[in-house]
Amino acid sequence: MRSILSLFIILNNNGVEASHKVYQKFQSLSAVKVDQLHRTGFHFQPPKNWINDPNGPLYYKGLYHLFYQYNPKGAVWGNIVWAHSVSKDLINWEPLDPAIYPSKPFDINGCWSGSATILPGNKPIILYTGIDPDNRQVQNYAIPANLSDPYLREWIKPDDNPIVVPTNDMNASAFRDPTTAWFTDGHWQMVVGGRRKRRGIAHLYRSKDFKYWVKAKHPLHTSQNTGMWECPDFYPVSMSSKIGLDTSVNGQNVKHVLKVSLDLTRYEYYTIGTYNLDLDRYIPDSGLKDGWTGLRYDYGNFYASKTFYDPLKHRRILWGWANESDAQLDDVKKGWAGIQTIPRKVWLDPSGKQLVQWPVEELESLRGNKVEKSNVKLKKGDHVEVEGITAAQADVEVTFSFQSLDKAEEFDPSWSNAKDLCGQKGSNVQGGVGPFGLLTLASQNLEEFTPVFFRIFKAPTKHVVLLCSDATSSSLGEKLYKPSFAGFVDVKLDNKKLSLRSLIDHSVVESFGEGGKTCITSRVYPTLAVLDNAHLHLFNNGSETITVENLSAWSMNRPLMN
Ligand SMILES: *[C@@H]1O[C@H](CO)[C@@H](O)[C@H](O)[C@H]1NC(C)=O
Ligand SMILES: *[C@@H]1O[C@H](CO)[C@@H](O)[C@H](O)[C@H]1NC(C)=O
Ligand SMILES: *[C@@H]1O[C@H](CO)[C@@H](O)[C@H](O)[C@H]1NC(C)=O
Ligand SMILES: *[C@@H]1O[C@H](CO)[C@@H](O)[C@H](O)[C@H]1NC(C)=O
Ligand SMILES: *[C@H]1O[C@@H](CO)[C@H](O)[C@@H](O)[C@@H]1NC(C)=O
Repeated sequence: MRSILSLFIILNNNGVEASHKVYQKFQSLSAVKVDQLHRTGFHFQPPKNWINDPNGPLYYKGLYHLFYQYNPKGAVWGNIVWAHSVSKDLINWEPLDPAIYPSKPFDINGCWSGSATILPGNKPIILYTGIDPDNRQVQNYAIPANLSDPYLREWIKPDDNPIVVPTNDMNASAFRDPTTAWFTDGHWQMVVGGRRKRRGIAHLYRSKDFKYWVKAKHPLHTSQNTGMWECPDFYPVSMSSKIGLDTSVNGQNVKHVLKVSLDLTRYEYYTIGTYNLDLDRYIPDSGLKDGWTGLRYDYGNFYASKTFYDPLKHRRILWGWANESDAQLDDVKKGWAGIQTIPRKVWLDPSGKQLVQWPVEELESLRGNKVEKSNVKLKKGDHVEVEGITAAQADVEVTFSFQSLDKAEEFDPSWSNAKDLCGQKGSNVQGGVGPFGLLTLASQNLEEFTPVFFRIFKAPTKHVVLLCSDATSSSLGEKLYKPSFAGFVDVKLDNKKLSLRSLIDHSVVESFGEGGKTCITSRVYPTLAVLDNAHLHLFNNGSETITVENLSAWSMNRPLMN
């Protein structure tokens, strides 16, 4: 009893900084037994313990490498090292020993997030944040000990580290997460996240030899009132194709993306803009907003993401961390916390106004038993079960259509926050056109379910499409975070169709609306809708009849997972 009481005291005393909560008592409490009930089947995770940010993803000599922040000793944040896994296909993963761990003065108090760059001659190099003896955040580099080893098992941290330290005018506790470097104007350039008071900053550095770095006169970009910018990511996208570009590419047919993870909200935001070499600045396109009124990769549990260029298949791939939505005490009990979302290909939408994301094609190799449906009519209040697949571990693609938008509900212009709107108008609030979609992880009698659904509103000059992934009824369990995650979908509706894909994996539902224009990841912990007792339904709760044009759903197999 006493230990439980003191646990709550610790948990309620998180301090100001959200990012690195320290639960001293639990961070080295090794898992006695790993609870398998809610573990994912095909998402990236180690056999046990805490994970957070994906780090330094890269492709080298036939292998994809993923490093990630990992606590080797427990299921809450602490003792962080760069764990390391490799894969031939981004789906089956083989674990290796940690690549980077505290061992030298410049990282003795921590080896935090960073990125990889491939130098000419196919030489990978990692930049990461080390915590030094004064608890300053400094930037270090590490290089492979043996370039002949495609596994890159051993990394050396040379003694001329750190290579970048906070200057006196900077807050040394808010200076971290170096990006992949890009080469321009005869120099390597990279960005480190930071802040000054409430202004978020992408500090810009430049080097000829990757060792001696000079701070540029002004940052690459900053924005007032956004707080600390963690895990910045800066990369080019093609304006005319889905092909990914190496991070150093710039020019006529190229836009740039700047993504930051806001410590204040614990969500990520990006803008699309121009990297102006004359001004040495990144300038977001007009109309695009920095900060929490801006665009997001994912409107759910998705943070500290990082992209890399895959030279094998000429694509840019996005990794993101999905944290748990249960309590820390649950994590300690279950012996694990955190997953990486399925790697996604990312490219610029032809409109130029947003990015589009789609699970890497390799995921389809896990598809097993398939069921199909077509031309299913759903009247208001209907739900139809999709039988014949393992509904707790599945991949579902569906296209819905409707005859008319006349019944769409009026859109109140004050509804600027999709999440609040989804909270007000859940799947049980009947509407005009929608809510319609999937009921994932549903129990037999619908005591539990996580609906992923569209709802269409009529605004004065256009229609507004909302995509919700609502955890409100996801579990009978208590002390869980059950948010009504949602995002708007920028789509014309000329063909009166909407498509949805959901990757359902025991405690995660990762959804891609309209071909990946709006993505939402929810972490949920059903008590009844588990394993073979989970069900999948189609539903409609709007007065306009909805047609399921076609649906394909697959049971998903398990890959080799660490
Ligand atoms: C480097 O890696 C290659 C390939 O794995 C291996 O054959 C060689 O023995 C390694 N060299 C050293 C010095 O460990
Ligand atoms: C420096 O940053 C840390 C972490 O964000 C914060 O707790 C502290 O108040 C900051 N110090 C100043 C002087 O702004
Ligand atoms: C549809 O709406 C009715 C009435 O509110 C509700 O009882 C039912 O649970 C809703 N269906 C879903 C899937 O939420
Ligand atoms: C459903 O049909 C659309 C064309 O209307 C097609 O683009 C899509 O691939 C089909 N989806 C499935 C899951 O079969
Ligand atoms: C994930 O967990 C939920 C519930 O505890 C918090 O509300 C989020 O802030 C947290 N997200 C991140 C990125 O840490």
